[in-house]
Amino acid sequence: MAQSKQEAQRKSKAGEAAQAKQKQLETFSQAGENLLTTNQGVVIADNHNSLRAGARGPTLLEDFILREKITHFDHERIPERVVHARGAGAHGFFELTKSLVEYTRADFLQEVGLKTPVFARFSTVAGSRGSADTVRDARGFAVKFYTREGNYDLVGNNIPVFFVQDAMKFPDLIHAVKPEPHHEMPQAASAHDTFWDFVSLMPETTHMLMWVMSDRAIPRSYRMMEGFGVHTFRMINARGVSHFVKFHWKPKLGKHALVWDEAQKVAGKDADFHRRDLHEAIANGDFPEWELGLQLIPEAKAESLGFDLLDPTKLIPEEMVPVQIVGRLVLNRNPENFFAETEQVAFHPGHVVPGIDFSNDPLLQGRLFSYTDTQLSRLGGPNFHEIPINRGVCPFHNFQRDGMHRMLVAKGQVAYEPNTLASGAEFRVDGGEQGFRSYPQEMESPKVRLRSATFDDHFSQASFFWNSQSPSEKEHIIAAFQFELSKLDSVAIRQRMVDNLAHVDSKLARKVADGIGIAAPDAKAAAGRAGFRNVRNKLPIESSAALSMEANANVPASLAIATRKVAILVANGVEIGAMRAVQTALQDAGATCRIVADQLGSVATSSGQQLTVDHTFTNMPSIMFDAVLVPSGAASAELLQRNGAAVHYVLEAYKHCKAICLIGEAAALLHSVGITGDGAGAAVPGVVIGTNDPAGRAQLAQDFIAAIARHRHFSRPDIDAVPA
Ligand code: HDD
Repeated sequence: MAQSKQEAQRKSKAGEAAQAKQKQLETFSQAGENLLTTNQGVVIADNHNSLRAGARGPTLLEDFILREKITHFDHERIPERVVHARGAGAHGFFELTKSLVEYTRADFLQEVGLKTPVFARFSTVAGSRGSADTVRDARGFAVKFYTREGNYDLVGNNIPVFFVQDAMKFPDLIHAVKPEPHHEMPQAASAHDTFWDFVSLMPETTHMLMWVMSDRAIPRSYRMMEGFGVHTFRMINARGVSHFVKFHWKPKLGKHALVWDEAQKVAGKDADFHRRDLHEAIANGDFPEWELGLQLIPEAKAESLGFDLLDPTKLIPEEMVPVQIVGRLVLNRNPENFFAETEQVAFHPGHVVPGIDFSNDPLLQGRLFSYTDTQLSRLGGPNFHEIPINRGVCPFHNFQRDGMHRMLVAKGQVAYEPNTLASGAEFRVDGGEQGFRSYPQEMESPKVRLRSATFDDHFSQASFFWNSQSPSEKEHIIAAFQFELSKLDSVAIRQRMVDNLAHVDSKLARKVADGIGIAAPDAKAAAGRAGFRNVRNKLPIESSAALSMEANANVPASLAIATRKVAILVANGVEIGAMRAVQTALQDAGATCRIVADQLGSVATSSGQQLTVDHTFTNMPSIMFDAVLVPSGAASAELLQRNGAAVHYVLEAYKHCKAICLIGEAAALLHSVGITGDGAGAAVPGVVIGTNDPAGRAQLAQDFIAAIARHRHFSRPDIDAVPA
């Protein structure tokens, strides 16, 4: 009994902790009112007319209301982030499901059930603030935990490795990928000469290039991508014992991607595709969720991995060190104001709490300088920790003073330590048990500008990633390299890159070379170039199933098609019997269905009812949906077949390998353009054909759900022949 009371108290404490950030933000928030005032609080009588010398005369300088309004407007913009400028964020909580007391003393990782408020921001890397969401790029995955011991930021990406090994090369990398400086093109794209010039001269980039050319770089949704802390960090327990740790976020909805043609089209039709998807999911109560997984490595074991844990171009295969699930991240609240929260949030890998510490990864070490530094110009001074979204939920106190935009009114005579004047007694800092103490790693080495020889293996993990991909994933990687390299003016850079790829896999290199107008790959030429290190360490395994998205396409049945979007194409005369049955089953399984037609308004069903239309073929094309359903009806099928936009709709969904359900006469939509399976009557993968017959409706719905759950059907035979 006593125990359950204690449990209840702990739970309510945990619940309170989760609310702490929201409560704090509310004290800073402002609702719209009917009254307008100046910033000084003076009520404005007329918000339409400036003060003039006569109704047709010049405006008077005296007009403090106009001056204040225009001045504020003139200064509304702040510099965008130098990288990761384009992003979207959300509030939520992190709940611990497995105590980490054995590994770390961090307070928020001790007590199972404790909920810590978080703010997460997802982003692309290269594009400007207004660029499109679905470009080919790594995605940022940054989470700020507002813990009771201060803010902890896990500032990662959706790819577990990075391009370069040393922060010294980060500005070069970013200058190479950003729009070229002479004409500022192209926006948010790596398919240009400077990027490939740089990476082809830096073989250490090869492993991450493989990821960026894979479908990982075009996620279907932020909600359906993994996150990684990338670097090796440390966890230190109360006894001072350290473990190395790699962080993983595993999405509950599985990891899924768009296809490249679709991603490019979406960028034009809805540049906000990922931002909208995140916002809508949260607004609908479909809260995105990830599991937090850890790979924990005892210090003593680090040496035996066969590669250097400090090298950020390497991952630890899950088969070698399993990922332990220790918690869950749930995003359940959209920001109230994009600028105040998502734009002003300031992440920093150096925001750690006692029990979490850094490794000597030279990329991480450089980051520890960069993030505060960049906020100084982006957020206008050293007090950005006082901006509401950045405030911790625990008290803070120190003797840092003044500076731009200081909000805190520090009381008293004393702003130094040690002192006696503050309280009359001597005050000297002693954080005691609570204090952050850096892990006392032994160090005795000369000061050198030198990279460890253990960082020299640039290709074996790139090959490992390649070997882990399914045949269609390999095809996509080849096509992505071809696309990117075909955009280059310089033939020499194309050749250099393909020569490098020969060290990943000879077939990959040859296939990329085919069709981009260069000579056969020359592995020897690559090996002879400056900066090339011919070192290959052997991993104990050849491939990892965890690295293939296709191998992991199915998610638990309860979430199989949750939040997926299905377009139902209709025209006058549509039969809605089987359609309704399938629609209900889809919705019961958590999908959203939308009626799409030639124009808005309604269509007449075969039984004379009016069916309200949600979207048109052009305002919500097939690329906005995960699957397409076309109901039966001789008249409606004929109308759709004569409508180019409707035929294109189905063909495009087909080409993008999406699930399609055709009922009755609607099957002609694909048959009439020659898509009939293998011609011997075999079904086309992911195309479900049924009739309006009530007896078959339940099965039809189940088959369609299974096809959508598979996400994409890359084994379709005749994709390239489809004109969409
Ligand atoms: Fe970085 C932003 C992730 C290397 C310098 N980085 C930024 C953001 C993410 C990452 C997710 C956006 C945070 C937000 O949403 O506000 N960065 C990474 C990862 C890296 C990495 C996973 C490698 C493993 N970054 C890296 C290096 C440097 C920087 C090596 C510099 C030496 N990154 C920055 C920055 C940014 C930034 C310039 C721009 C805006 C900001 O920090 O707040 O400081």
